[in-house]
Amino acid sequence: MTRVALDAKKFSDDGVLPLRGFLPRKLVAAAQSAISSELTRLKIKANGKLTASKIQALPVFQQTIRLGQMIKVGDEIDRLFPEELLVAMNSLAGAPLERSPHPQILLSLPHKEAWSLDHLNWHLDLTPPKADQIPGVQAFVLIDDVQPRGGATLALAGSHKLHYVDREHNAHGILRQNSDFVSAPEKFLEPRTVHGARVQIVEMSGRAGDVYLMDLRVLHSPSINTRKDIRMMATNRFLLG
Ligand SMILES: O=C(O)CCC(=O)C(=O)O
Repeated sequence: MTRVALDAKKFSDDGVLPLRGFLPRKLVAAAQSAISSELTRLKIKANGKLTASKIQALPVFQQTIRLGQMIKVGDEIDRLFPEELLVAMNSLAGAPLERSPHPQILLSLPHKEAWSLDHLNWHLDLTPPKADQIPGVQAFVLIDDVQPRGGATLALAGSHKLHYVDREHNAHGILRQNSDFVSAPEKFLEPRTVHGARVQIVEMSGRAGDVYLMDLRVLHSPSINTRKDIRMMATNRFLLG
């Protein structure tokens, strides 16, 4: 595993931390190859070309879920979340975390439509705790290079703080009332201050072997893949015991 310096302050401020080149190429290449064989077996890809027009027509979120259900791989995906990663997450969370036994493959096929931040599916995977404490960390692994606008998961960095700035509303409620986030979300590609919290949309793009760690209270969303390659990532959640 590549040794990386953990920027605990950045993780605490943004709720998202990239670990560039964390995973060895060999580990990532094994997962990539297992997924590619499955895409060929399922006839989603033939001779390097995509042939799954029915799946391609599904909305992005459904497409990723459907592909995740169809693809059967061995422990190549489990190995993308090694003990060293857990140690890094424990250190950021300040407490021992427990891994979910079910990592998920996140694939999205190229789309012809233009890249846009409209009508995305911003969500949380759990109810944020009442007290301002990390409930767990989600790890996102890049199995292949993912270019900007290539379908990477999007995170609204800083949104974990929004749950605690207003007694009446959590981050979702606050953003629903923010006319810019509703009508011009692209403004959030640059840092913006909302209720005193600095938030910014972060696209989890990068190179195969990069890992993004995300506080589970951060709003996140799938995005449209406007590149020619399939977006290949995997994720797992690590919860406070
Ligand atoms: O990148 C994606 O497809 C969305 C991932 C996601 O929303 C999740 O893992 O909770």
